[in-house]
Amino acid sequence: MPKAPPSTSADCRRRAATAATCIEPPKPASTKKRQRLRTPMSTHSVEDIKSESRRLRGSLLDSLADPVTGSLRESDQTLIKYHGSYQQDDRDVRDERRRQKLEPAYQFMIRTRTPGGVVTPRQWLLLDSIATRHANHSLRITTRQAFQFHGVIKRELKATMQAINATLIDTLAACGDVNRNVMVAANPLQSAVHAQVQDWAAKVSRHFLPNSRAYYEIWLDEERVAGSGDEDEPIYGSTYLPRKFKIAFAVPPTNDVDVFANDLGFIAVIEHGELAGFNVSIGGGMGASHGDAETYPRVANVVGFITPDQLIAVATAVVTTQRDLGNRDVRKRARFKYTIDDHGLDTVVAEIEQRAGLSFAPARAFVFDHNGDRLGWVQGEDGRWHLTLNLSAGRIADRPGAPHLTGLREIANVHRGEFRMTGNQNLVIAGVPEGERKRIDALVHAHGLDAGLRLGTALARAAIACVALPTCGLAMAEAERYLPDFSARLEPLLEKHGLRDAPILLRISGCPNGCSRPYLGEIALVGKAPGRYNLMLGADHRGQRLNTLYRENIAENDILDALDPLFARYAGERAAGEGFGDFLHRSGVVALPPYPTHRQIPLELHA
Ligand code: SRM
Ligand code: SF4
Repeated sequence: MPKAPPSTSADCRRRAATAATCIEPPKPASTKKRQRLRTPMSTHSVEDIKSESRRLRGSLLDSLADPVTGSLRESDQTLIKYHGSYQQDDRDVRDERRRQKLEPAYQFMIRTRTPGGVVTPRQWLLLDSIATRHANHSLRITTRQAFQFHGVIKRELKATMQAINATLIDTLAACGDVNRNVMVAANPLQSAVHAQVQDWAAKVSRHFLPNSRAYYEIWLDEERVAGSGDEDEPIYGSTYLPRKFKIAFAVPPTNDVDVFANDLGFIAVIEHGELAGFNVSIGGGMGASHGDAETYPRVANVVGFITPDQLIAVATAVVTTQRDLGNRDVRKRARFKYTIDDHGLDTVVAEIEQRAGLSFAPARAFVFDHNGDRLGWVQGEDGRWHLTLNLSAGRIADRPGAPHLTGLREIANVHRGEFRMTGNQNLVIAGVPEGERKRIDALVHAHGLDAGLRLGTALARAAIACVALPTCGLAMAEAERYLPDFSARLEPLLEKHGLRDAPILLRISGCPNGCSRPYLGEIALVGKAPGRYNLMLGADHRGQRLNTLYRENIAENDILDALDPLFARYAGERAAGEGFGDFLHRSGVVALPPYPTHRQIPLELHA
């Protein structure tokens, strides 16, 4: 498939005679202006660091070899993200170490690139041993179907990266201003179409990998060859993308990937049991900053239908459009959603069509019925079974009475199918033959892995929470560690109103960046300060409507007081099958949020 050429100002002028849609990319900021936009701490803008990095090498080797500190040099802290790792410090001990005049307890998070979250039992066993040997004895399933290891110290980094790569999983481009882990509707073994969609996602993930050998030289001791540091980077160029970029594939009627929260989405269109193509959505994103109206979450727009053979050309056209038109001066406004809002949807769509050399066909009808996971056993078309387990916030560890890490190790020892991570932080033991179900069930039960299926409320079983404290440097409040407590506090309220089994969607994020996609929660807590949250209400449970701020900066008791009467009204006044968020809208408790470009997905597509 030919790659779309970079579109520069000169290209634009050349094409202007024929292409009415050509857009002049915004002029790069002068060095002086860029200096102003730098944070006081930084000596280099991110754009400078990228372009001077010799294709993501920087001085990472020197930083790693420095025995004096557990930290990397500042510019290398930016570059290591492209290798799938973040420098962090343990925030639980930050103040104490400051008092003791020690440097922060530096440690690294490592994130895998696992398109669609697929892992074999053998890989599982190796990842488990890495978590135990090099990290903090836990595996963390992320909201984008990847694994994160936390607590890896600098001198263990290289060995950990090598061990991960030895599993035939890599971490390349899991973070940074590039395309991130590609999400796919979980349970691809459920039907032949799911499996086809998974293949497309893997192709797209490979297509957008950076072309640099830096990763292999730094972590895997690949020998440097002539041209190393100067590789051709046909899609990204030397400054990569203005910001992170996210792609997801959904298979209706399930929107378990929250496709409209992604920069680029592909919604499978299945006709007569075959994959006819994809509806394309662009411009989704969750990140926002408190008190900054220039930033906001946004659900993507569905812009048309394509056939599978057009997919790579369209994806490349979208990514290069963002590369050339995205805002490189203000990182907070650099996501594709803002590029679309700044240039106009029609203009951006025309640019994509021009670059891809096609016109989108009208979008085809589709229906999403929910954006959660179906927990428990389901049977696939081929007769094999898939068990989706709910593990609180995706954290897999051995805890008293809940030896989940051990249990899954034992399952991996006997399981012959696959493991699949879901975008809702759940885990699918996939591809189990009928005759093996009993054995898996016994191991699940023996290690308390079924607690998340049996106990608590339906709300608790569907809830997700971002990592937040103690590792996330941006967290303003607890999330993952608060989820079990908050769910337990809600339980008596839900019980009181007969809503124990109501599938209300709760999401908690420790800050407004929105890593648990909180703005798509029917109820969401967004961290403001320790113990204090913005209470957001009213998303649907299909991932198509954003919620709205209901109460700002409140503590737990006020959150419960705010929810109690709303649960009472919902219990008494809801229509049959009506979701909590839909009820809050119908009854006028909340309205659509006031973001400048908030759009709902056009209703006619849901006929
Ligand atoms: Fe995220 C930054 C964790 C999914 C929006 N995210 C971070 C960092 C790396 C904090 C930082 O920059 O220092 C967090 C590391 C925490 C830690 O200790 O592990 C972090 N994000 C996560 C994960 C692990 C949350 C989870 O609980 O699972 C998810 C990893 C996904 C993956 O495997 O790739 C994760 N982050 C998301 C999502 C959800 C999604 O992609 O579906 C979003 C919202 C969607 C979006 O991108 O718009 C998200 N993360 C952000 C943002 C806001 C971006 C923006 O547009 O403003 C930041 C902050 C930033 O980039 O500056 C951020
Ligand atoms: Fe950290 Fe905020 Fe993301 Fe939570 S939402 S992981 S607190 S950046």
